[in-house]
Formats: sequence, C-alpha cells, structure tokens
Amino acid sequence: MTDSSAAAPGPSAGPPAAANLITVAPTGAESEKSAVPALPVTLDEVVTTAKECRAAGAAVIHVHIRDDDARPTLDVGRLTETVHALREATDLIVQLSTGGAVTDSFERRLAVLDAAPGACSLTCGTVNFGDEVFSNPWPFIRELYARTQERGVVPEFELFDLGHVATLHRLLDDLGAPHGGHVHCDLVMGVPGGMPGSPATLTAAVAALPAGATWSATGVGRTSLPVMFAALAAGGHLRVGMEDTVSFARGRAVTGNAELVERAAMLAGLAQRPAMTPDQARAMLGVRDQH
Ligand code: KMH
Ligand code: ZN
Repeated sequence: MTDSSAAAPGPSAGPPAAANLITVAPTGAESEKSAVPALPVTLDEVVTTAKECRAAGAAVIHVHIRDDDARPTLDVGRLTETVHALREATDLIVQLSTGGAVTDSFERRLAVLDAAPGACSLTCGTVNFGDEVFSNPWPFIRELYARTQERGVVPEFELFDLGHVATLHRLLDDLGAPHGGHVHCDLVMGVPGGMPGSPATLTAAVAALPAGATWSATGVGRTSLPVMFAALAAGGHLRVGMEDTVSFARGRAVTGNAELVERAAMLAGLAQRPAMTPDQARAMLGVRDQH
C-alpha cells in the first residue's frame, strides 16, 4: 500500500468558505423608544448605529424610520433624507422597509419606492402578528413587485410562513426575475402567528425556496440564537438587530445594535463564514446603487 498522504486532500481542503451577509435591522416599527431607550429613532441615531454596525460587520441596513415623536412613519421626504444620509455616512446597502407598521396603508407602503432606495423588503403574504395582522394580499404583493422591477429596486423577499414561499414561487412565475436577476429571501421566524423559530422549520423552508436563491434568517425574540446557529449550519446568511430582539441574553437588554452585529460576525467567523463587505453583498444581490 502506498503512502498517498502527501497528495490526498487534508481536512482543510475543499472550496473556499462562503462569506456571510449580515443585515442589521436596527429599529423596526414595534418597539417604543420610551420602553427601549437604546433604540435608534432619530436620523442622527440611525446614522450613528449604521456606522457602528458597518464597522462590526454589517453589509445591509434594513430601515424603518420614526417621526419627531418617535412613532413609525413612511413619510417619503424623511425616507429620502434617510437614504441620502446613510449613503453619505456609510457604504452599506440601504434597504427600505415596505412593510412599515401594521397600521400603514397599502398606498403609503407602495410610495416607499419614491425614496429611490437601492433595495427594499417585500413580504410574500399575510401573517398574524401578535394581536395584530400584517396584511399582504396577493394584488398588493404583485403591484409592489412590479413597481420594484420598473424602478430598478432589488427586493428582499420576507417570508414569515411556509405559505409565503409558495407565494414567492407564484410571483416569480407570474412576473419573472427581480431587478438585478437574483432572488434573495429573509426567513423571519418566531413571530407570534408566523412560522416557529426552530431548526426543523428552517430546514423545511429552505428546502422549498426557488433554485439558486440565497437566504438570510432572523429569529425574533428568544429564537434569535437558535435561528442564527441553524442558519449558519445550513449555509444561510444572517439578519440581526433591535427590530427583532431587544434582549441580548436572559435578563440583559441590548445596549445597541452593534453588539448584535458583533456577535453575529463572531459566530459566522467561527463557522468559517467571515462577514462580507457591502460591495461583496452588492455583487451577490445584484444591487447597483451608488454609495
Ligand atoms: N413591521 C412589520 C409589521 C418589513 O419591514 O418589510 C413588518 C416588517 C416587515 O417589519
Ligand atoms: Zn422590517
């Protein structure tokens, strides 16, 4: 028997590790500033957290904004100002939420695209949302998607439930590929009323995604860590931030978004999936905005 150890691939051989896309969702529409003082709500606070999160490893920022009273708003002037300020201060991909708050009208949610973001979220179905309903009927989804194609905005398909994956297939069959040509999804797990934040559910959802799609996952609240570990193990990307969790650990409040991004980047690094830069994310997602 010959010794083939010199030529045989060792344990470190194989394709290079795929980099990990980290999206930060710093604010959301649900938490109140009075209850969560570390929540970034003013433009200055959002820009500061964006810079800190970029330094910690984020490549995309998922943006909800607030008004002067820290209430959620979809005011197009404020959204436009926020897009410009974030582009000025960072090279992050700016992804505006078209989900808004559960109280926002379809008309205002469609008008988010008037702020000319490079990317936006696009939820693929209605879901119970705690005591509320996050409403996304088919005609609205279709209209929003068609407008992203017309305006050259890259959508991220938000999937809160397995049925949303079926709607994503229907959308792609009906209207074709998104602007940029690449399908990227975000599994939003653990919302009360949506799919649970468990590894088994994540595996089922990923198996149902369109061929060639990339995906991130985020676990709301206490499902944050299990979903993060499951996503890394399954080759997915990560979304973290105070939109989805305001507890860093049991009994310990999040002090700022950057510590959530730092933890995600550290875990991704341990998984041999170093955080990708915004320009690497642009190449993967097909975003061709100017920053
Ligand atoms: N705030 C939720 C009702 C999105 O940003 O696109 C919807 C949401 C989804 O956060
Ligand atoms: Zn959101």
